[in-house]
Amino acid sequence: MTPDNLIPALRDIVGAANVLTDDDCAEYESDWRQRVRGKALCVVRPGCTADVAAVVRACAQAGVSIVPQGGNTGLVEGSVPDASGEQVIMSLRRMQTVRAIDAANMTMTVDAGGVLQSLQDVASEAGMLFPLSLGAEGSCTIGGNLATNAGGTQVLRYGNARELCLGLEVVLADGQVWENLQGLRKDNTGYDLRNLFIGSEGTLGIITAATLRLYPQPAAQLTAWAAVPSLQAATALLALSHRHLSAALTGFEVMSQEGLRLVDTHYPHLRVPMWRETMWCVLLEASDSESEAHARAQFEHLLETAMEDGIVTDAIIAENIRQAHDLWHIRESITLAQAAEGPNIKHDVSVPISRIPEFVAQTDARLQALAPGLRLINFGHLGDGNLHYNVQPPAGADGAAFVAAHEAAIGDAVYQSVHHFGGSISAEHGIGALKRDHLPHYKAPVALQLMQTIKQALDPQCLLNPGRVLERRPGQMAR
Ligand code: FAD
Ligand code: 2HG
Ligand code: ZN
Repeated sequence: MTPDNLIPALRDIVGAANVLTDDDCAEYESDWRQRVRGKALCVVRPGCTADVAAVVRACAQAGVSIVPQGGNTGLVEGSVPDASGEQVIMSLRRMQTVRAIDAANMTMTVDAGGVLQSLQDVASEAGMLFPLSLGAEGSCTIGGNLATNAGGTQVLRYGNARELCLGLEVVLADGQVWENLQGLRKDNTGYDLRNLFIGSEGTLGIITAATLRLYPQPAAQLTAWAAVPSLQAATALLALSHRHLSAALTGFEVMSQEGLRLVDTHYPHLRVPMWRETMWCVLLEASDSESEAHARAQFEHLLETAMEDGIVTDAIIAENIRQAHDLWHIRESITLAQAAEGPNIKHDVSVPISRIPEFVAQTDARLQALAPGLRLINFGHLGDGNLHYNVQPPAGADGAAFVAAHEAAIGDAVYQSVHHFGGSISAEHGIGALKRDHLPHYKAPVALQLMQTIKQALDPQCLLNPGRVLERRPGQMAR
């Protein structure tokens, strides 16, 4: 097999209609943020695990590398090819089968291309909850969620995608299939292979199916929106919420005034509450196993106490599901409002929660000194210590020119500060290509060496998503 006869071989495997070339590849070749546009040899769309394995074997024989792709909503430039025109994009989106729901085991086993929202619906129709939830849930896939170890808005109660997965089926770089879908909660038979693939961003294997943990549906879910005078007050409210609500606290998001201003500017019909009067707003969610009345009483008590303590200045509790949905919609629109405003710089970071106020104060000052007038669009999953510490160019500036001139220096300043405060330069979005060259500065050399050793052992030809997460090493073969 050579690269020249790879396309006919792929057509034999998946059918001609599922091998796209030339202009038909366009929607797969650029990332959600439209920051990068690559050029693929072709897009191949397998329909089952056997197809995936056969495609991988054909690509391995031809020495052609593969970029796995799910919903293509990733934010770190990991799901699109380089500009060479020599890589194959493997889109898993056709693989949507729900293989099994095991109510007694509280699991479901699904193909990797299942869209997250439809899997939430499947769980709900079975009377259970699949709690992974993020703004891109209408188009991201469970394979992509696991490949990135996605976080989202329910992590403080249910954990990241990793914690929600009991087993995987993975096609390895040589086309073998590793299957581990039994749904076991305990299995101490050696190295944890599942967790090696989760978060590996398509560089170690192609996830074709997963067995996922399900939870009981809460009897009631309530959402509140609170104005807080400072980030110190927001972290104090978080601690108070943990004490009052315990395991019922399922969401705790923080949003800066600048972030909400952008939502108000671009989507005024969303009627953002309270943002003009306060520097920070918090969105809280409680999931109660008793009743709505119980949840409401607990929430009211929490917010009254917070007001007495001076850590909340104003608050509303959603009256119904519609209102709750509207409040969440505002929070999830910040990313879209940033895109509507123009080019921007993203930093998805985590810092110990106790250090967040100091981290933000110091880093804000540092960035304003670097590029006076820049707008800090700071929001995120405060309950997990995860901030989307994003930057929008100064109002009226040429956004593209600002990003080109300042992105590197701003990124260095933010990541140095994150490092100083004992944090991580990627909390939930991953490394991809965007942060690959930053990683060696902040990850221990021993850890990087272990990662390279694992990559070399599992993918010696460097066939799977080369140059993502880790730099390609000289001598690694596939194009
Ligand atoms: P893709 O973007 O297609 O791929 C992501 C990475 O996974 C790539 O490296 C790709 O090669 C690899 N990959 C994809 N499928 C497979 C597979 N089957 N096997 C092996 N590798 C694979 N992320 C969060 O964590 N939390 C959030 O709250 C959040 N909110 C978002 C909101 C918006 C509006 C947007 C646009 C994105 C958001 N994201 C968030 C980022 C993104 O949605 C997640 O990273 C998501 O998990 C990606 O899933 P995907 O199917 O789109 O994967
Ligand atoms: C979110 O939490 C996502 O909304 C996207 O992780 C964050 O736009 C971003 O930077
Ligand atoms: Zn997020």
